[in-house]
Amino acid sequence: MTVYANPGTEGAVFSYAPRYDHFIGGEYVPPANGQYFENQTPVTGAVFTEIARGTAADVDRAVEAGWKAFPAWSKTSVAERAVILNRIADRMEEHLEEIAVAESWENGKPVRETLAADIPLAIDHFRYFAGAIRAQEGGISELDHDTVAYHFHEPLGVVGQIIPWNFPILMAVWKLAPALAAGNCVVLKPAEQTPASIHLIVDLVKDLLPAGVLNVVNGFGIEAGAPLASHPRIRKIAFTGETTTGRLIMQYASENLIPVTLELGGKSPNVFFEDVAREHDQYYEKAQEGFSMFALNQGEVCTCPSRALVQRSIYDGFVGDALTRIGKIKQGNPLDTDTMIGAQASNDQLEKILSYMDIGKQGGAKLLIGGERADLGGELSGGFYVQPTVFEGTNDMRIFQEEIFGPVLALTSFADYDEAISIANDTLYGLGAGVWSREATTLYRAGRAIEAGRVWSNTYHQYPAHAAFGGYKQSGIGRENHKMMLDHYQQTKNLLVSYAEGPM
Ligand code: TXE
Repeated sequence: MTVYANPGTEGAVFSYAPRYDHFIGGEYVPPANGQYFENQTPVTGAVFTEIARGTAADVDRAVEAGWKAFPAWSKTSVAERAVILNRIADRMEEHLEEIAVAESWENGKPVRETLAADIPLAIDHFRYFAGAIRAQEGGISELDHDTVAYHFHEPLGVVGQIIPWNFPILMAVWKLAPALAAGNCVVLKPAEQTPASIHLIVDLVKDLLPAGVLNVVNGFGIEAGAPLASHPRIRKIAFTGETTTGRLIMQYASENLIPVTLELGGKSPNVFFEDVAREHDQYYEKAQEGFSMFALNQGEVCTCPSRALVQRSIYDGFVGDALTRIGKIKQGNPLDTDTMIGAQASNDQLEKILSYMDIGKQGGAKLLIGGERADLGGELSGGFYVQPTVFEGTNDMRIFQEEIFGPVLALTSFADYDEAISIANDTLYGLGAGVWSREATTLYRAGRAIEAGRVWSNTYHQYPAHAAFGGYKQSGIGRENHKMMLDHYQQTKNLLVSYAEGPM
């Protein structure tokens, strides 16, 4: 077990700067209005740095810097761009520990996850798109013997990217890697709750990218995000966040008729068929683990399996075993490598979760475990901790229909396959789902029947770079990950050429 020291204290692997400006045109630039806001750690509630408070003037400047860099960057050979992405990945890998601690300190998530998953996945993402862009080919159609249509992939130009706070670095890299690989320049706005760890990455890799290729404007949604999404000179906006904000982003984008990709909310069903409990073997243990995945990342995951559906014939035994397991989840200091569940990312999020616990209780759901704020004592008393919580109820309740974004599970039962699918699809959302069965046919049929962009079968919460990720229904538009992502950052140039010497 290792307990990392708080950043900036004795023995810490790194310290944050006391203040972070915007990063525009290859340099740190103070905000046009001179204002800063405080950044608080959810681990203890302490303020640890301050951040430039961006406005439209800063966004203008960043977009300008992006266009200045675009002609050269877009013409850089794919081989060269791939080398740069690989160097970024190498640099991040060399600093894995400090990035992981930074991410945990700023977001509240356990360091054992940032060390083993968040940051390694981000590193791999750069490597994947370095490879994908090298392997991409255009196409030629022969129209007749002397006439051909060439199809080239061309970058869009300067693109905007708006990032959430639940996986600050990974969500930024999901958007950055394909955009940069494809030859675009970027203006990125981190979430106001978690901008500092993104600046740590910028600081580490800034010498590897030409000035203006990557620009970061900090600030709040309305003050900095809206001017970015509605800027007449950006050619695309990519967003991850709440579904209601996603609607606004589409409205802004419609003014300039630019494409959007949206990764929005979810209320993902996790379905356990009766054959799961046929034996109490290794597979059963795996399914039990799958059930407790709602608490991973404190439930702050858009694909959080926040609705569990268990077949009635195995309900009591399976749920009983699961509750025993949930009671053993170790909650504690996110910088302790033994900790399995840390702090919620912000006080606002903590309040939202606590209010949904009241909604659950008042709405007639039965509380099976948890249900309170967790007071971990000492310096953690000021942090934002919530007990892993399970409510039993029915799918029409608000806690089954609305995204809570916390370690709160809404649990119900079903009689048979048809009822399972009907409950699973009774939601506005369609981002993720889990299906658990020993029968390949059940997995296949349920996987195809559930209206979600990603259905995990006999697993959950895996996010490899080469599997497409995105939402059905109100969970989003477009995909992230996978080489198909390049399509969202490129446009097709068709060059139709006649080599004939005679008349047309
Ligand atoms: O999200 P917002 P919030 C869900 C989750 C959470 C809820 C609220 O349920 O409890 O959303 O979180 C920027 N124009 N998810 O309020 O507001 C904002 O600055 C342009 C799900 O933080 O959507 C931040 O950078 N930008 C989710 C980003 O949008 C705007 C991840 C996300 O903030 C803007 C996060 C505007 N008008 C929250 N308003 C997921 N799907 O993973 C805000 N922003």
